[in-house]
Parts: sequence; C-alpha cells; structure tokens
Amino acid sequence: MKTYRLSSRGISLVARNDTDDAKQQSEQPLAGTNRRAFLKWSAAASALPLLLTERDSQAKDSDTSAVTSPKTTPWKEFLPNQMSPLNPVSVLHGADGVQEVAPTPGADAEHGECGRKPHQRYDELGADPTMYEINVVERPWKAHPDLPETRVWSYRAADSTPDSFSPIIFARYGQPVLCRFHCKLPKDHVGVGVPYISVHLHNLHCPSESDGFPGDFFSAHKQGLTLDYKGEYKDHFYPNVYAGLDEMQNGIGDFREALGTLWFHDHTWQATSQNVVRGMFGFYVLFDHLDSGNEKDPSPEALRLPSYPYDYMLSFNDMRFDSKGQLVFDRFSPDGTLGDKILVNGKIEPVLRVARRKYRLRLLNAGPSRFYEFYLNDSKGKAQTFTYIANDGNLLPAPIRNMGKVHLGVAERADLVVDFSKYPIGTELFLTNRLIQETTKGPDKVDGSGTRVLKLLVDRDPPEQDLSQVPDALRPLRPLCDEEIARAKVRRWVFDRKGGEWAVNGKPENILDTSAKIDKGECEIWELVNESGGWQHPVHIHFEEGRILSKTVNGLPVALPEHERGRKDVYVLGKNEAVRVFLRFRDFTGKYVMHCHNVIHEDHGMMLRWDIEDDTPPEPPAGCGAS
Ligand SMILES: [Cu+2]
Repeated sequence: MKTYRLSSRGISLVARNDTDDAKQQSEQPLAGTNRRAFLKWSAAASALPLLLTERDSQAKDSDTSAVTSPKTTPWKEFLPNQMSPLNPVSVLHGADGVQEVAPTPGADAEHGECGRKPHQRYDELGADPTMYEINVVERPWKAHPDLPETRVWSYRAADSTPDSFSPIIFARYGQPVLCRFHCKLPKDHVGVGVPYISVHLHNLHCPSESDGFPGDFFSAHKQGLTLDYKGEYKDHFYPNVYAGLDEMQNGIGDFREALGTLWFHDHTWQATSQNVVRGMFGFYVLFDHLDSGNEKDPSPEALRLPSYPYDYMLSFNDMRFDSKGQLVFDRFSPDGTLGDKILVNGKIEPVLRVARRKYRLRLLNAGPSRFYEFYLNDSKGKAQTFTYIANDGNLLPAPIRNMGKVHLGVAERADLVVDFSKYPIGTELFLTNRLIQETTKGPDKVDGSGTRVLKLLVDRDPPEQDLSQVPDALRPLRPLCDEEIARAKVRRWVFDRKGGEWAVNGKPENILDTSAKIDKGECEIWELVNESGGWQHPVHIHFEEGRILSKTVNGLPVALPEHERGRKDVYVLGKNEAVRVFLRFRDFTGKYVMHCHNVIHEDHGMMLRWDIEDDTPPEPPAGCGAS
C-alpha cells in the first residue's frame, strides 16, 4: 500500500477513508515506542487521518478553501427557549446495553469496560454518585432548514431531546458524578472522525484516569496506547471537589477554586479535531453554595445569579459544507481549519427568544481554529452592554459591568449577564462576531460591522418577577503569596513550529513520555512562550486552573485585561507573546496534558504530557497557607 501525507487538502465527510489495506494492517501490534512507529501503527490500525491510500486520496479529497457553503437564509429556526439538562439514571448497563451493571472502582472487564486504571480516592469521594449513561452515536442532524441532513457524532442519553445538538449536565460540588460513556460509533464508518473516543471534561479537578487522557481512547474494537485493554464503555468518576482537598482537610477543598461553566469533548490521540468537529462536545455546569443555580435561594451566601431556565449555554463552532450540504473538513493540513458558517448550538444563524428579564449566557468557543470577538448590537448596529461575570468557567472576584465585547480563543468560555428588561417586546438584538480571521494563524483585526451569528428576540414578559441579581462581589480569589512564587520551580515551554508540524520545546507530542514530573502538592510557574511572529495558540493546561502573573509581547510587559485577572485554564498566546502562569498540582496523581487548543495543532504535535507523582505535599512558606 502506498501511503503519503497530504497537506492543505480537505475531504468531504462522505468520503471513505477505510481500505482493505488499512484493515489488514490494523491487526498489527504496536511496535516500538517512538513517535514514528506510533503514527504508522495508529494510522494503519484506525484509518487515522494522517495516511490515505493513493486511490482514495485522488478520488475524494478536496481543498476546503475552494469550497463555499451553500447560501442559507438567516433567522429561520428557533433555539429551544430553555436548556434541557440530562436527568440522572438509577442503573447503568454493560456493553450489551441490557444487563444492569453497577460501577466498580476498578475496570469491569467482564461486562465490557475498557482497561482503565482504578478510580483514585473512590472510597473517600465516590459514595452514592449521581449517575449518567451516555452513548456516543452517529445520528442525522440538520444545521439549517435550507441544508440537507448530515450525520454527526453526538453524546446522547436516553432523555436527550431531538432538538439538542449537545448534552448538558448540571452537577454540584460535594455530589460526585459517575458518568458511563459507551462508544457506539460505527466501526466501518464513512468520512471524518475516528470511531473510538476519549472524553475530556475540561477542566474539572478530576483524577487522571477520568480526565480523558489522549492515549486512553477506547472502543470495543480498539484500545488506546495507555489503556490495558479495549472495551465498549468506560466509567468516568467526577468527584466534584474543589482543588485543595489535601491542603484544606475539609473533605471538599477550597471553594475559591470552583469552576462553573465546563465542557466535555473528545480528546482522542491525533484525532481530537475530527471528532470534535463532527459534534462530540457538551456542557457540564457546576454549582455550589455561592453559585447555587437558584436565583431565589434564601441563603445569605447565595449569589442569586440568573438561574434555570434563564441560565443558557451557547456553543460556537465553525463548519464548511459542500453543495450537498455535507461537512467538509481538512484533515491533513497541520495549520488548522476555518469554516465559513458559524453554528450556535449546532444551528446556523438561529433565533433565541428571550423574556424581558436578566439572563445568564454561558458562551463557549468550541473551535476548532477560529477566534471570536462578540458584540451585542441592536438592529441598527448600535452596541449594547452586558455584565461579564466569569472567564473560563471561573467566576470573577467582581463583575465587570458595562462591557461591550467578549473575546474568545478556542476553548475559552465567558459567562455574561444580559438584562433584556430594558427592551420593549419585539426588540431584535444580534450577537455579532466582529473579528476578521482570514487564515488559521489567528485573527487579523476587528472590523466595523461583523457577522451576525445569533438573533435574540425579546418576545415576552417573564411570568413572574425577576429576583436574580449580580452582586458586587462574586467569588473571592486566593491571594498570591510572594514567598511561594519566589520559591516555585519555573518551567519554560516554547510553542513552535518544526518541520511543518507543531512542537513544544522543539519536540512533537509523545504521550508515552512525560515532559515534567511534578510532586503532588507542589506549585510551579510555567512560562508559555510563542516566539512565532505569525501564529496564535490558545494553550490549555489540564486539571488545574492557573493565575497569570505577567504577560509580555516582544519582551515588553503588557497589562492584563480585567477578565484575565482571575483563574484561567486557556492562555491565548498572541504573536510574540509570553505569559507566566502560577499553578498548583493537587490531590490526584497520574498523567495529564498541556496542548494548543487549536485542536488541529494539537493533533499535529503541539501537546505534551506531564505527570503528578505521589509525594507528601510540601509545607507552604509561613503565611502562605490555604486559609
Ligand atoms: Cu496552536
């Protein structure tokens, strides 16, 4: 079989990428431990994107930049008025989907679970978990009434509604969740994506074996490089504790470390971009005593932010469709992919009807490569204001009021509160992306008018008084401690290009080889450096939120925007930019990753593995304790 790598080429979703040759080679065992061997093995074993047969590539590939999506008429379809979070289930099932199989701390090979490591701290933190059972399936989806149906890959539960593109889980700190993911993707599938999965919950404080490590991908037919054996399902244990469990010794951790708006998405080794683009993402929303999810909460501690059904999640991802309405995606260029249609919760130019009251809107840039700068404009294009309350899922110490724009790199989130009570019924507002981005290198500039991606139609009075509020203090930050910063180990990570692919510190990703061994409980400073003059990289560090200590462009310090002064998990490295991030590594051990969240860059090498090793947490310097 002659194989070769394509560049700057795309392929339609309907193209076959499986071949007899590839199937034959799929039986070959993993040989050797170097990256070249992995690539060869994985591509053959799985019909991964890196290799195509000559015949198929000639017949089917297409240059995505030459494809323009069919015209669609805007504002033809309504989004649901409220989200439909999944309901927990009382029983879980084995690989056959029939037999009731309770979760176990270790992998349950007998019933079809893949060979994961045992859940850490399950006896201590996993009592009576709330359970969800999610199937990853292929299903039809219409992104717009004017387009034919396409086939997407989705996380679906028994009670998923037909009109929801992505699932939503509402969870609560102190109440553990056990989520069973079944991989039911078609083995001999057609087109973009690989039919096995690794689910990453970005950025829960969760043990390594449930973090969706790229090498932990699984299906009934394939096992990841870091799993012991294949299996049809995998249990993920989400303890829903705050970081700082060991330090606080209070059974739940430090409430200042809470996250609210999280999302989960596929993280399969070298295929994250394909699987995410094909639809594999969802929201996971966490509440606690402050952010309690109840705007009428009588507790004096409760913030009483706008709550369900006025708490609404909005995902943004871009796609490109061919003349038959099928997704076109460039699987071969390492540079990234830009769609020419922006989807909001899976729909092109939809309408969200809102009541005349305050809403909490949770915005997510689901990628794969595009940056956004959103403005809220009226029908004449006049900019409106809103309140910015959380970045990357972290409530800010104080709200930023009268904001007019929100900038989102890939995987960044922003929670906004918009007060629609000031608008008469019938008012039309538009969420507008004004960021011009012509290449995958990053955004070019902000333009005058922009692209309207979502219409907000004020269509009713609320049925009852709006009791929600945005108080002047949200969630406090743990103060940074000079002594701790002074003694923290510093690691420097340079995100760069090498040989047409991507690298960190000159090395392409190797998930079997760790780049940093960190003692549990330690704090470190990571310098994230982008010396490339042209590219932007939204860098994501798994597991722990960090604090940006400083930012420089061309070596000169620049001020941090207000919304970046809290905790973060995505650090957008602009051109010639470097950031210093203070991080703690707490409570769990094992393997994690850091990577560019332009997921095409990630799949093409811009990722590294780091490990937390078991150790006694060091004593903090005097005066630097958790309280
Ligand atoms: Cu990148």
